[in-house]
Amino acid sequence: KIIACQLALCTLLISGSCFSQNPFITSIYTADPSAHVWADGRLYVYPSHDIDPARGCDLMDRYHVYSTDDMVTWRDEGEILNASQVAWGRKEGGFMWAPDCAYKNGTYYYYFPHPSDTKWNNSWKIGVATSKKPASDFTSAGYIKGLDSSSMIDPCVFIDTDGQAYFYYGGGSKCSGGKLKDNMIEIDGTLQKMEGLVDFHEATWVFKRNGIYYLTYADNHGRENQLRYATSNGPLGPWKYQGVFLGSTDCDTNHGSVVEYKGKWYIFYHNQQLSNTGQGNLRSICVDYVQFNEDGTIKLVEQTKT
Ligand code: FUB
Repeated sequence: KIIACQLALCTLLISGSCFSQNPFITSIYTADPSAHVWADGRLYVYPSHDIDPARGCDLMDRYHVYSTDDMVTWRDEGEILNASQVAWGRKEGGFMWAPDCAYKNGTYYYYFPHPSDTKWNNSWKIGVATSKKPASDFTSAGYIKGLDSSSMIDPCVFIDTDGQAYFYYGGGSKCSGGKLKDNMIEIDGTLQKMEGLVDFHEATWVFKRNGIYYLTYADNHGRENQLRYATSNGPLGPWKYQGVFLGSTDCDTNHGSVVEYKGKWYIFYHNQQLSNTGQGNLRSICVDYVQFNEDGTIKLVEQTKT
């Protein structure tokens, strides 16, 4: 299915700006976008899927994936996983929250937070599904063992330039990270608290630019939620807090990923402009440019709205 963003194409022709309108997916509600560029040259976005009626993230029971090769025309790659395919998941389904995806040695690993019990908030696990393709044929491969089930949301997997994979997760006030074994499903050693973050709440994302490691995350101030970041000279910190780089999106949550594609840097995030519910749990994914200062610090993002 091709989602043709005609208005964006007009913008492209008139202004020369190679960019979508925001939100750039309007066929279903989407949130928590994790963006990656894979070897086929396309940029893939792995979001969670908000479902009407908005009741507080409980109905979220499936995931779609989107891809592009020009940042204007987006392809809905279809549904890649739903709760009924996760044997260890809670029998009522739902609560499939912010995912991430990684690629190693010919396999794509899809990480998703999901509870295993009716009492959902005490039974979070980080599930893993695998496929040989980036957006289809994923099958459940279990979950990561040995994590803290009370705050086990928002997985992020970062693969360093030497090929070592790092796993991060956390919700509430603690963000933890550590190495993944080559099988990408087991933690290698122990996870450690990410030190130096100020006002951490959730939505960890790690990337590297010019030898600097960046950890971005959301704080917790209701509709004033912002994305903050810290930098380090290593993937596990200690982190130096650097401030806010994405202001409020007028939504009860904030969640983003930063990625380079075809020589430009982008921030993917969500707002609730499309649903305008006033609650922030019918969200839609957006994208804007990220700009860096000479010293590597990030300029405040200008949010494009329709
Ligand atoms: O989408 C469900 C949850 O809302 C995510 O896991 C959090 O990061 C917040 O965006």
